Amino acid sequence: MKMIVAVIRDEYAQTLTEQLTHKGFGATKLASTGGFLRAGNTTFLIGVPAAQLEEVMTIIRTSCPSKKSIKGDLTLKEGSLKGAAANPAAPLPSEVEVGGATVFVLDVERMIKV
Ligand code: 2BA
Repeated sequence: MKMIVAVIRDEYAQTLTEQLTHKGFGATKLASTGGFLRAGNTTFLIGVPAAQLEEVMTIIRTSCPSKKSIKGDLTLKEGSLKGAAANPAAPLPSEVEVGGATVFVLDVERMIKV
């Protein structure tokens, strides 16, 4: 069994929930915040038999296309950049490419429902 931890953009959460539910996959949705942009995103926990991992990855890929995001508040971004402290003259990015999903796949020893 695998545990998929997928950090996605908020706007894709409903589509992903619908697609997973439609295909019979269980998921838990958590409200989360990106450490860099400090904007809200959504984290899915999806427990899945190893044999169905690629099926779920395909659902995530199609439900969460990559998109650009522009950060308006450079003050917050500056505070979050470690390099800025070491080199205040370094230019800050005004636009970053935010992926549709950042996915971690973990081995699950056991899944128990009591
Ligand atoms: P954020 O941390 O808000 O990052 C948003 C986007 O900002 C990132 O998109 C990346 O393009 C850019 N970025 C992040 N850190 C940066 C840095 N130090 N310098 C320059 N640009 C930086 P994604 O990579 O697609 O990540 C989207 C979200 O996925 C992240 O939101 C975070 O919530 C999560 N994430 C990404 N990598 C992670 C990791 N290694 N561990 C845990 N969560 C992660």
